[in-house]
Amino acid sequence: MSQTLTYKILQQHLVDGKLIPGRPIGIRIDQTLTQDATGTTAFLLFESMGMARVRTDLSVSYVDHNLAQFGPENHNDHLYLQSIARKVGVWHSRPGNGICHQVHLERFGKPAATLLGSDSHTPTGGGLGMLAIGAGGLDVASAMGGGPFYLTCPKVIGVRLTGKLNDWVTSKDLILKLLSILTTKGNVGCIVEYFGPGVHTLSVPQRATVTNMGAELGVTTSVFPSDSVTQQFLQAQKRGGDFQPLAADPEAEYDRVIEINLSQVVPMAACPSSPDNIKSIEEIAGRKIGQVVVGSCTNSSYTDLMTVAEVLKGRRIDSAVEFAVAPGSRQVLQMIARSGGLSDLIAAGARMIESGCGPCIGQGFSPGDGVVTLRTFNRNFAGRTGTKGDQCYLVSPETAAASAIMGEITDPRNLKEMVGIQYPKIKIPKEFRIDDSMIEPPLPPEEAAGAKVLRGPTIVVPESSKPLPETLRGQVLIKCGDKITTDHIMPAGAFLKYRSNVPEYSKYVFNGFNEEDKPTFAQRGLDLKKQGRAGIVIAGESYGQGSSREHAALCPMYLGVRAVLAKSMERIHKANLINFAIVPIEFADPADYDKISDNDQIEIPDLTEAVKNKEELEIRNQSSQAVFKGKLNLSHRDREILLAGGLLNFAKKKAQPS
Ligand code: MIC
Ligand code: SF4
Repeated sequence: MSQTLTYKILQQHLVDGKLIPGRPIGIRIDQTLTQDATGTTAFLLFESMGMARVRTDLSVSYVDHNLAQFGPENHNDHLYLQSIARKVGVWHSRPGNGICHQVHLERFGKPAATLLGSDSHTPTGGGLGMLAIGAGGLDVASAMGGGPFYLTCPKVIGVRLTGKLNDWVTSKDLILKLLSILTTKGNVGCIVEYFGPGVHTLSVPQRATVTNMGAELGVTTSVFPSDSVTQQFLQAQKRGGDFQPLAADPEAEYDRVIEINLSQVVPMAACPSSPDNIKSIEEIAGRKIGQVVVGSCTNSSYTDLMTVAEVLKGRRIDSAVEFAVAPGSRQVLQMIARSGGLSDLIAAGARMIESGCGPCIGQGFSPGDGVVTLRTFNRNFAGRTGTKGDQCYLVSPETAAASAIMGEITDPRNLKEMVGIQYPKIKIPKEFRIDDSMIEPPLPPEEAAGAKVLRGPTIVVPESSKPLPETLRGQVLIKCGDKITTDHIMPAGAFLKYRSNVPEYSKYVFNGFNEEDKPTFAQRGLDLKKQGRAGIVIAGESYGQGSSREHAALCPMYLGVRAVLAKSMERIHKANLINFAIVPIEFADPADYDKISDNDQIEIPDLTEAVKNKEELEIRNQSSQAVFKGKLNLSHRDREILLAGGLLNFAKKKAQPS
């Protein structure tokens, strides 16, 4: 039978279940990646599982998020991650070496392999034809230990590309176009697969921009075929041996097909404050800007940065604009330095940031009040820049460079007419500069046993989750609306440094919703917990969009949250809730959302019984006397995990001889 490329990879890695869309399946994971902001917890949990060595083909631990080092927390994390990686058989990419997704693409990604990463932008690897999926740290820890990864067997959305991108139009504009079609909602359980004659016109970094930002669609992942373009990229990275061709069968059927003619794509922007608030640059051109930042795992490759450098060569950025550049990796930085691009950027007025996530996760460069900021990133959720009420637009590097020169949002296609700038055609180099000296290999097993793990005092082992109560009695701690992101639940930015200390980090759960002079979400949660009552979160559509950070489940768990009741939930966050024994419940009738208010007293009778084997449960609002139904959209394994009191307890139980 004809197969999609997605199903070919799934088939080769299937270890549990049947490839029927909508059914739960378990797949073997070849590679894992972790980054420092999720990695410390992932490794602490890996240790709690009693694992001595990883059992994957390759696991890499990156340090790229927490690089600012205000106070000892970040460096303590780096030292812990370096020492635990050596010991348990994991490669360690040191701080300064680059953003996990960019470095993984350059040095490790492989067509046809599976990659599980504790970061939602792990699908970047799909640009190389791998099935690369983001997950919570606990799921990645379990995969590092050789366990299968469980997911819903996906529907496959085929995106058929024809034509070729015009000058000044980029693959960022392509993914923004797709976001305008599919939006960030309603795509849970799908994988996007690209095919058609237009695929061949896109380079690997261009493809990776698309699969990276595909995360914003809420799909499981996105994947491109592996073809001669892939082969050339791997050869240029001196990894030609990792190549294997891969494509869907010609007759493969997709659940839905979207046709995009690349020659009709135009420069686009995601406007404040959602990646799917898409407008063409033409529509918003002329808006004055005060800041431009080029970087992030979406758009900081060698070609991206050289294009920006060429546009700016011999020019200066507008005096009203603050302009910053963060290269995606040390390889990119070294290459733009050697080719002269770095010098052109500096001469134009760029402020260079080290290779890492930086401003993308609110680590510096927060815009001033009312300042419009243009970024080549993938997310512009409200406040993510670190400024309340921020005005953040997501654009291509070409649009960013043009706008930085002109001081206002500018369609790069007009640059020639406006200031005589020709389109710089930057080609993928024949050879990338290979220097893996900042990627440390693990110790051989015989030396590893005695190796010391460095645990600074800011690294605190997280509290374990508890079994479910027979009947849940609790109170609504917050009622929020649609599209609540994990940035809303567990803000990063200034609080990111507390990632390895759950009691401390928990103080900031739903921080943006706290009101002055009133007890915070955290205080109210802990009060209820002391009384032996549960906290409950009420939400609208697409609860838990965005990142994979399991702290958005782990910290609420620490504060006593035992159930989330939402109209719908996103994949990674829902899995994280289950892993930490918080019951994800959907309104059987979304209209019942209106029957609950903040602070209402809620009872869910026979919760344990329902989790065992029922599709629905009863929810009693004791404050308003309303009684209605909630849906449990759970696999058999999800139910077992919840009943065991979370994934860690479940894994321990399974390891015990019965
Ligand atoms: C993000 O882009 O939001 C992050 C920061 O990379 C997160 C991971 C985290 O919160 O540490 C993600 O995308 O999963
Ligand atoms: Fe880092 Fe931003 Fe990419 Fe997340 S989206 S991995 S914060 S660069």
